[in-house]
Amino acid sequence: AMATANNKERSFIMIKPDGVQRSLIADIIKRFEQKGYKLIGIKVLVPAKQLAEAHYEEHAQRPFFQKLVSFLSSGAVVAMVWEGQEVIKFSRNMIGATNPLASAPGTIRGDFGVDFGHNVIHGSDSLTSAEREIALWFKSEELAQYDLTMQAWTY
Ligand code: RTP
Ligand code: MG
Repeated sequence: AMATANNKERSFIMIKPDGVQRSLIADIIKRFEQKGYKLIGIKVLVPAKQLAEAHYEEHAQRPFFQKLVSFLSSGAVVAMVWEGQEVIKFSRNMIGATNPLASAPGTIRGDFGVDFGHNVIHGSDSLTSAEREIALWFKSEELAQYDLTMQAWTY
C-alpha cells in the first residue's frame, strides 16, 4: 500500500433482519474478510425502534420511513465496523444498488436480494455517514485495534 493511503478508513455495515433470517451472515462476512478488510467491531442485537429511527434519520420525512424502521427493528441484525482503504466506497460496490433487481450479479444484493424493502444489508454511503453511524451503534471501547500482519506462529 502507498504510504499516503488511508488504511484506517471505517464503514458501518449491517446485516438486516432478512439477511439474518436467511442465514446469510457467514457468506457476507466472508466477502469482506476475503477482500482484505479488517473486522474491528461486531454484535448481534434487535434494534430498538428509537435506534432504527436514528439510524435512518435522513429519511424521516419520506413516506416509507415508518415501514423502514419497523422492519429494521423487527428482528436481529448484525452490526459491524469494517476497516481498510476505500472501505466506504468499495463496500457500497460490494453491496450493490438499493433495488436488488437492479443490482449486478456478484454484489450482495444482486446475488441474494429480491425485495426493495428487504435488501439484506446496509452500508454507510459517505465518510460523514460512517462516522455518525459508527458512533450511534458502537461505543469506542467496542472497537478493537489490532494488526493483521504475519506473526511468528503463521507460515
Ligand atoms: P441502506 O441505507 O439501507 O444501506 O440502503 P441504500 O443506501 O441503498 O438506500 P437509501 O436511499 O439509503 O434507503 C434506505 C432504505 O430505505 C428503503 N427505501 N424504500 N421509495 C421507497 O420505497 C424506498 N426508498 C428507499 C430501502 O429498503 C433502502 O435500503
Ligand atoms: Mg442509505
